[in-house]
Amino acid sequence: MTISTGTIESIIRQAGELAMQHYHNVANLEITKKSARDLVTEADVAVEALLKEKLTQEYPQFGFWGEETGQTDNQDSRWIVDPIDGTHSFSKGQYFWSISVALEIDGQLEFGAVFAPALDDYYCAEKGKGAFKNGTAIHVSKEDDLGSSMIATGFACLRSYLEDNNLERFARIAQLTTGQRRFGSAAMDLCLVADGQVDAFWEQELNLYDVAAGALMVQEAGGTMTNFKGEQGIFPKQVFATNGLLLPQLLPLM
Ligand code: 2AM
Ligand code: CA
Repeated sequence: MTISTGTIESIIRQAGELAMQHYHNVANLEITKKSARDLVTEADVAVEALLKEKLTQEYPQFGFWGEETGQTDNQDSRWIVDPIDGTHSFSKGQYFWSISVALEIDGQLEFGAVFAPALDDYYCAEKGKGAFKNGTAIHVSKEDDLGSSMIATGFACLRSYLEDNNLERFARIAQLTTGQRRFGSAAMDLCLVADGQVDAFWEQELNLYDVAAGALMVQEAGGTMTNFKGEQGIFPKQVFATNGLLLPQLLPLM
């Protein structure tokens, strides 16, 4: 594979600068609703436009799939991009949102980067080469006791039309752990598992662009990516990431 991780990082950091300009002017941000709980801002659109232009200019051999603009023709090898994951947090001026960029070739994730501009944290992973945060190798936690664990989840699915809205599962698991967090950006949540800041994360009803980069991060940091049945792989409708050690204890609770 012929990519330059330095070039990609530079493009993503330019996208981050653009996002930060909007973030610093959040009071005047133009927000539209795709549906009741699904926001899109002018920043999402502008950041995706920048990424699409620069990535396809640099790598014309790869197609592009972005949340805001959809899919180009060539999808056998493609960039999978969420320009802002955690738009709701972004639109409130909070810290936890990220730019998520993955490269998938013939169904295999080869590269993933998640950049959180408000925190200035840049996570990246290459298949078979490990995961890194700001240039330093990262690994999942060594926590093996559910009672001492810190878990994260999200409620993208907390919608009136879903029978399983995650509230019961959250209540069940939260009672058995020491700490629970709900950060609001699935891409970031997966990086936190990869970095050992949380021991596990799950969420339902996501899209591949929310989780592709973060999933590779978890795998390259030594964690597990499964669905709620424990089948290995990336299942955007049932995202379940763990440090591996807690998988047997958490799985029956899912
Ligand atoms: P977003 O900000 O890119 O939409 C919040 O728990 C997580 O759910 C975020 O990663 C958020 O990503 C995602 N999310 C929110 N609405 C969504 C939708 N309609 N489809 C898929 N993911 C969604
Ligand atoms: Ca988004």
